Amino acid sequence: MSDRPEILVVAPYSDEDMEALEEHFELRRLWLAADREGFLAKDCAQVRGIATRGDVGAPRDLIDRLPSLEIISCYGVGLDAIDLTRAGERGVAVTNTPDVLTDDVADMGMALILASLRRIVAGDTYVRTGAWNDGSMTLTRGLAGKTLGIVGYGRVGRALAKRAEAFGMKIAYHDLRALEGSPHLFISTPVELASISDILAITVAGGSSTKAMIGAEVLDALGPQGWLINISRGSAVDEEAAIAALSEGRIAGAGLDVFLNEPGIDRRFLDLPNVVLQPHHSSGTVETRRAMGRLVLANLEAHFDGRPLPSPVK
Ligand code: 8YV
Repeated sequence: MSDRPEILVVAPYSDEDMEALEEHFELRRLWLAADREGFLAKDCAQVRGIATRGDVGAPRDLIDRLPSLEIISCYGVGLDAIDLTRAGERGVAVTNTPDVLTDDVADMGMALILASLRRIVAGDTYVRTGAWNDGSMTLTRGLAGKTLGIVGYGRVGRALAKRAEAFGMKIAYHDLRALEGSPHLFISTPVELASISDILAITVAGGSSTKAMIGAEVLDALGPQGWLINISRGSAVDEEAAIAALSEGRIAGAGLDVFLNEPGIDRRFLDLPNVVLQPHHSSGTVETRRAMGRLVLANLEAHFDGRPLPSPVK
């Protein structure tokens, strides 16, 4: 019997991260359990930590099955899949991986803006299929001078603003309140922001407070010359309304990294030629994922060594 703390790993990490965790902890691998309930009841009574990911989180029923739980360490910044209320009631610490992923997520926002307006994917197909031999591709849209509306002016929203400025774009944003000292225009509602934006980028946190905040009214305010970019959570967009607006040409197009029901997304997205799709991969670079893995481990180690947590959720 090892005296190393037992950690429940909810879903797999990279081999490198699994090895690093294994060096320090006794791992229980939930995703490999054929009988989840039996495994939790029989093998997890001594589990003191959960190592999870932003997409799978730690729901109430999981927290409640672990009587010895002390800490949840999340690989990702988004906390919407973790029951923070239950964790708080149980006195369980929660950590996530902010900052280390900001640049890559903002880069993906920029990549989706470029891919959407410059029609990068369609251009690639144009060359591969030989359509080019029959004439030039239709013209695309430029970024300079366009207004980017950012819904959610947190770390990622501000990093996206910085990048878009370098492309000559004008920036406006919506958040709960104006950020003091920001050079950008604060707009008090998403509808109003959409009405002045050529591109509306969603960078809010997920969860009940932002659920379906981008609905038909916002999309109609964005209008037929407007693009929607989502690098936050699928839940922030009313997908029925988005699919209707995209298929009826009530917005010009969309660049989407996140969806409801990932990875089994609504198949109607696949038939929309004006949408660029990504597999929830904004933080998916070798560099960032490595930094996220290290931070997951650093938080667990700090907790069990009795040191301050590097990135606690306040
Ligand atoms: C990850 C994320 O893709 O940070 C988040 O909230 O959604 C992403 O960085 C995810 O946590 C990996 O599963």
